[in-house]
Amino acid sequence: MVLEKIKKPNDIKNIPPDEYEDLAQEIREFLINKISVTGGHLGSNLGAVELTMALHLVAELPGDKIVWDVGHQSYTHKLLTGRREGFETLRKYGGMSGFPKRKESLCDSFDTGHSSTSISAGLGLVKARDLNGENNAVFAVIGDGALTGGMAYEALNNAARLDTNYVIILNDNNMSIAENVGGMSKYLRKIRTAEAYKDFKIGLENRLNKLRGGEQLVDTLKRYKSGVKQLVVPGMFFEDMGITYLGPVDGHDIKAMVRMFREARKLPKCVLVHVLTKKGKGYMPAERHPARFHGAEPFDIETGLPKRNRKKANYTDIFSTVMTKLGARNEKVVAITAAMPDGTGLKRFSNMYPDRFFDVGIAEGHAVTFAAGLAAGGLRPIVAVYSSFLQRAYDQILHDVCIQNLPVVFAIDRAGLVGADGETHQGIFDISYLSSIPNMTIMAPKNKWELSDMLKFAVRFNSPIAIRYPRGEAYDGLEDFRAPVVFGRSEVIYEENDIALFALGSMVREAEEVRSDLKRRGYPCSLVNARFAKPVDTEVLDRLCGTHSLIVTLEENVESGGYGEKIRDYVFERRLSCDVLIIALPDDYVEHGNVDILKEEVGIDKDTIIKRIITSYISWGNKHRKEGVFSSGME
Ligand SMILES: Cc1ncc(C[n+]2csc(CCOP(=O)(O)OP(=O)(O)O)c2C)c(N)n1
Repeated sequence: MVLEKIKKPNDIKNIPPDEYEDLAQEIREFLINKISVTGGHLGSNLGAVELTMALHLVAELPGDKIVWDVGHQSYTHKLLTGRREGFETLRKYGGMSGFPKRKESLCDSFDTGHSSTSISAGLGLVKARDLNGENNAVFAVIGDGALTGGMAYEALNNAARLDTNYVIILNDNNMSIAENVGGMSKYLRKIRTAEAYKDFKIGLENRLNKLRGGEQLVDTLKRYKSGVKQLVVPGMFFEDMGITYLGPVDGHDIKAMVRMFREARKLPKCVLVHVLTKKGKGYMPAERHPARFHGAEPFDIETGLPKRNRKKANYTDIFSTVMTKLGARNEKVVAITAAMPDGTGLKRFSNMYPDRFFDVGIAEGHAVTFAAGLAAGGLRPIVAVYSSFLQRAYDQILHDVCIQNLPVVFAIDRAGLVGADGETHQGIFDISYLSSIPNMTIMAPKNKWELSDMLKFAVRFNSPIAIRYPRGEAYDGLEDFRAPVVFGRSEVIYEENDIALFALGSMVREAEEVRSDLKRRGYPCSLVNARFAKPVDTEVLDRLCGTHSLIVTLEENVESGGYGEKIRDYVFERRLSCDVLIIALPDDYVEHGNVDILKEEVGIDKDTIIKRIITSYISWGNKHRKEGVFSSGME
């Protein structure tokens, strides 16, 4: 095994070139074997095996810096830097992350997870290098999908001014998660096809030859390095900006890439090397179904089919179905995704109403302002987006949607803990960042029927409105509780006295179990389905504070700026005579791992919730007994 010879960074340099092919093959087999068990990003990694090997042959780590965009394609990098054992625990709690992490290795120079950041971060490392008087290389690797994100252009614009070396590697596999979109993608596609270049060159030569003295011009141009080829060569977009373009080069030809990376490293300016790769390379199911194998569930290697048979619909499925109905009922309904047609469930809508569907690329900020424009033009835009990616669009939500009070619907998927993708992907801040914005309404459904009802409510609503729902299986309990959705109103599911659980969205299910347990232990307990995180239902709060001594709020969001804080502030300001216990996530980042384990870790699992409620309830009783205001039988 060649792979076994690699135990630490730079070991690849001791591998003889005639073993490179074997090494690439072994890496592919290793990745397929491991990811088929743990799940993870397969297609992008298989495509980047040789690219990563070539980079590691050129770079001296950890001195030289490699910045991976998104970071989902960094598995070979992890292998080549001595983290083979880590794959046993890939994406598991306490195990190796699926993304680059500075705390994991000195060879990970920048943490990533969200798209289109690598050129900016790499440029920062270049400037730091220069100011510190150092001489290390900096390589930023970015995909063609990530190049649809605006930040990448802001960074290119800035990098073009450099007069020291900075190497950007464009890993072009002609795919985002789904098909890549837009003008840049079209431009890159043209470059990929050598024929287009040849045709253009011949066409230009013919045209020049027809001019008086044209033959001479063609000869002269051919003699110079920056001749005809440079005039018509692909990459002029970058060249014209002031960035040297090299390529395209075959991203599965290690020697060719090594040569080109070495050349690129020598130039005292910003250089972009255009590398052509194949997503899923070497594993037929992944080559055939790149979207499915982008982020794969554990799968059977023979068939490529997922090992787990999903029986129940998830929230994305419900959203998908309701969207097709809304599209049929109302022709003003339009849908927008930022490069996630499959992940957000908009694929069916896009097939049925292609004119009313927009994939804008990995451009969440643009997606939101674009939606604002659509709304200002009289349409009903629904932006379907993951909670953590919407973080990017805070200003667009505030400045372009909410100040003008435009009726944009935000369908926020993956709200709450998402699990294996970790810190960068947990959707635990949206209530906080959205509820600080005036004119914004935020809802969260308790079960699959309520998601449907809320979506129908939202498209009729005349202001900005967000519906947040979690990753995974849609709850199909509490079917009988289906009171109409009314603005700002919660739904009282069980009403007793003493303890009242105010649960939001995914936490209603948890709260229902908590309540059953508390009742078994003899505690009277009410359950309120909050429905609205903003505005909170103060009417129910006023009423229940008269009959309850402890209000418990439950949410899958950080405490700071969350639903519970709003309830506590209201109770405090009104001097209502009940205590408030907030069950929320701590104000911190949550790493990768199984969601059930993470819930225990952050204290929002059933057992911890019950313990905390009982402790609060008893201490509240003792406090008030001392003050002589407490009368109901507590213990
Ligand atoms: C801000 C943001 N939006 C969406 C995503 C989800 N996402 C992860 S990878 C990816 C596609 C990236 O395509 P590309 O850069 O071409 O890399 P490839 O996987 O094709 O190698 C998307 C949309 C993300 N990581 N960050």
